[in-house]
Amino acid sequence: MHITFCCSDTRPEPWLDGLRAALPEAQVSLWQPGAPQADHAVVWAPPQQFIDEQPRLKALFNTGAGVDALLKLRLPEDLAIVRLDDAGMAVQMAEYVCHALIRHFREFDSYEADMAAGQWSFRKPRRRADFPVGILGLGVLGQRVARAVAQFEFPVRGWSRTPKAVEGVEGFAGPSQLNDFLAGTRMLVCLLPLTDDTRNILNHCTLARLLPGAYLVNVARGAHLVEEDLLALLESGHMAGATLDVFRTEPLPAGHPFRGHPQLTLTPHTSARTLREESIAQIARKLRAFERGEPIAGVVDRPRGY
Ligand code: NDP
Ligand code: OXD
Repeated sequence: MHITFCCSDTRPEPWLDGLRAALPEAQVSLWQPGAPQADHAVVWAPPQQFIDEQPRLKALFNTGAGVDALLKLRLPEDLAIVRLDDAGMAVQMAEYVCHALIRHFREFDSYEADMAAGQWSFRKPRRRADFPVGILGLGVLGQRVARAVAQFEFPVRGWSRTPKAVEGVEGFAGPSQLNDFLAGTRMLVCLLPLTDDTRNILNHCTLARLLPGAYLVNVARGAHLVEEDLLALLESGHMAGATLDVFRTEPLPAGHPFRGHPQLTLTPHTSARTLREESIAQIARKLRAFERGEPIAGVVDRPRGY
């Protein structure tokens, strides 16, 4: 069995060493143009040339949860696409989102500014009941985040494509329930995959339906958010602020209006990093099961887009 590795923006050597150790029965090599045909590939955002030159591949194992970069490519119909399920990302996402929500809810940025200005002052404690958290996407990451947020006793609601029963989370599903979901949400978290149905879903119309003084945490994909709509709603006062980890253009260009905006907290697509050891262990397990013809978790439904 031959495995080829093609991950943009990743130092390949530790991955190649890790894959060789986890799959000693396989030949593992770094892809380059003209490389020999492989049976499986471990990839992140490979170029179209890679797909075109590797027609014998049976499966692509993505080193992330989101497969939008892969589904943009022209892919053979029978090529299986397998995403990472959690692999250490869910707890990181829970940390990131709870930190962002609590920082906003407890007004820690204002306290820090006051202290820096030499002041010792108090704000009226806010009521959790006034800050319901709505999570768009109740999948592997969204459910873990919902459970973590619920631990802090915020009211939690979640929206998914199909109905989901998650303890402590008020569930909403499908386009017909989106408005009701938004209308009862003050702090909105986006954990949707990027698909034709979800692109630009964070726009003037949807964000304006949130409770006044709304706060957004986008940890999914930059193309979910219409950036100028967020800026307009911050300006109007309807939105209190946002924490953004993902952007339409990454790295975020110098001079972008988000940079230095006083109501925005920005991070460089780092809310849940791919952890190499956990990911290699999961890929090795799935790859062996796939070779034995057993069902595996995380096979992408291509028409659905995730
Ligand atoms: P999953 O595929 O496990 O979950 C996706 C969720 O979104 C499901 O609940 C699904 O509904 C819901 N959904 C999909 N389409 C729609 C729709 N049209 N309407 C309503 N709900 C919809 O994904 P993960 O939780 O693992 O990851 C989510 C995303 O997070 C990834 O796709 C990726 O883009 C992003 N991500 C970002 C990272 C970062 O560092 N910033 C790191 C890792 C991931 P249903 O349950 O009914 O299928
Ligand atoms: C992912 C990501 O999708 O890192 O896993 O964004």
